[in-house]
Amino acid sequence: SFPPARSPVRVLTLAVIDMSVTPEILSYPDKGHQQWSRLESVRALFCSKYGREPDIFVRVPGRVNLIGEHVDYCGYSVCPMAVEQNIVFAAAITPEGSPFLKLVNDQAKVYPDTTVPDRKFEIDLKRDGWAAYVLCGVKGIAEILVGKSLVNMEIAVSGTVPPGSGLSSSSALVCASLLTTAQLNNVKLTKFAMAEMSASCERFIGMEGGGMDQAIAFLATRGCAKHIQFNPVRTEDVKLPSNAVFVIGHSLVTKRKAETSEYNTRVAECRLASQIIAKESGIDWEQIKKVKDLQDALSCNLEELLNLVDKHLHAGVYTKQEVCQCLGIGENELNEISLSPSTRKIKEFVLKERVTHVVTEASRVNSWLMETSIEGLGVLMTASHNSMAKDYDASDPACDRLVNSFMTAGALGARVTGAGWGGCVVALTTPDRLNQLMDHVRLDFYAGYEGDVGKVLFQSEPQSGACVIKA
Ligand code: ADP
Ligand code: NG1
Ligand code: MG
Repeated sequence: SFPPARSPVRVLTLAVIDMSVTPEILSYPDKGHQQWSRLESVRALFCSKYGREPDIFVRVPGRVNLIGEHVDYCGYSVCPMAVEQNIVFAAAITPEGSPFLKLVNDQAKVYPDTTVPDRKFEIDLKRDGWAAYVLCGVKGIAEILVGKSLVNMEIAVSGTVPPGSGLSSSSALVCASLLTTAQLNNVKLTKFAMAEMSASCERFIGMEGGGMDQAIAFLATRGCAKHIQFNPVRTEDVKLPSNAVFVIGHSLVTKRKAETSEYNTRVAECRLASQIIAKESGIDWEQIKKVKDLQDALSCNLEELLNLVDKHLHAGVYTKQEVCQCLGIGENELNEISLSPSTRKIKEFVLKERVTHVVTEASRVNSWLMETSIEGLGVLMTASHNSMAKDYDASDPACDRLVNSFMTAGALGARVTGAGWGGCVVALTTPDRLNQLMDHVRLDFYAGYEGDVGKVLFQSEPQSGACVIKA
């Protein structure tokens, strides 16, 4: 249901943002600093593989989205924060005549060594695996270097963001690659430019993402979550109640989004739903690409938009043929105007439920930013989960069980985070309840888990964004 309007007491502070800021360049940490041993081990990998010292290090965090799920590609704002888990690159320029790009990973069994012989590469996820994400970032910089070619690079990669888990390991990797390539090629770009560029170039993988992950990767600041708006990317600091504590739990189910079809199917369903409502409302529907385009064209609020969803769409499945009838076009035109190469083969779409999630979720983000009570924040997070599970069909039985485990343990709210279909759940609690909550979930959801529970159930505090570290 539509969240009620709340008293307009903002928890949002407008940060003064300097749009000209480039990513931070840090000195190498002293021995004993918490980052030191990690960097030393990436350095050791680099030196052992390439027989030389790296020129630079780059570090990019993963993120947890607190609320605003599957709305970024619809044009609506989101509230993520950067997490401690990150991707670190050690990198160096190599002389002319060397292969264009060499990659090694500290998990070589899962992510094998890769050599890309020359600059004229194609990105093919099936063929290149993890290296395809790195190539996305490289291609992003190659495209803006006019009349100049990229230097040859050797890179060693280490990642602690659990992959396929909704904490955005993929974007941390793409952003680290873009920043490394920019730095080694002496290309100066602002954090905002890098956020936008990485969002575009991660699409070379084939996922039609919205830009949240790359924006928080570059624009995060230590100690606060961010409210991120799009087109163009803008951020504001979100000031949360001082007793808000976020706990992340992994459902133990992973989902590799670029290798599966659900994500892009949702992007297509939201677009088709918007176009049908636009047509029914007598506006130029071909111009409408996102739900937010529809709202802007209609100059209506989210509640009015939801009424139009109810009026013009039916529940359940639409065949492709029915969508064509609704829009008054043939299948070829639909493919051309509304669908992408990866979504043209889909034969059935769910429209009303999907766009209902998007509109109510966009509204929950607004309510969350206005909410002053920590209990109210929790209620909105759980409502977000229910909408993800029911209307968006983007949860998983394991995620639902983990949400229930957190709620039974006394969490104020809990929800699947990131794209979903597995991955992580984020729960809201307070310092006085934290230990009891962790104990309960450890004994309940993770009973019988044989790995290190500390790696799959942990508290999370907002970290800073992407940076370069001098070697
Ligand atoms: P998420 O972004 O939620 O973690 P995705 O399915 O979008 O999940 O991306 C996961 C993919 O990112 C992995 O299949 C792998 O190709 C790549 N990846 C993640 N972490 C690493 C890493 N440490 N090293 C190499 N590749 C990685
Ligand atoms: P994850 O779960 O990290 O793959 C994806 C998208 C986001 C956003 C969320 C759902 C990419 C790179 N990431 O994140 O843009 O749509 O799902 O809110 O496409
Ligand atoms: Mg991802």
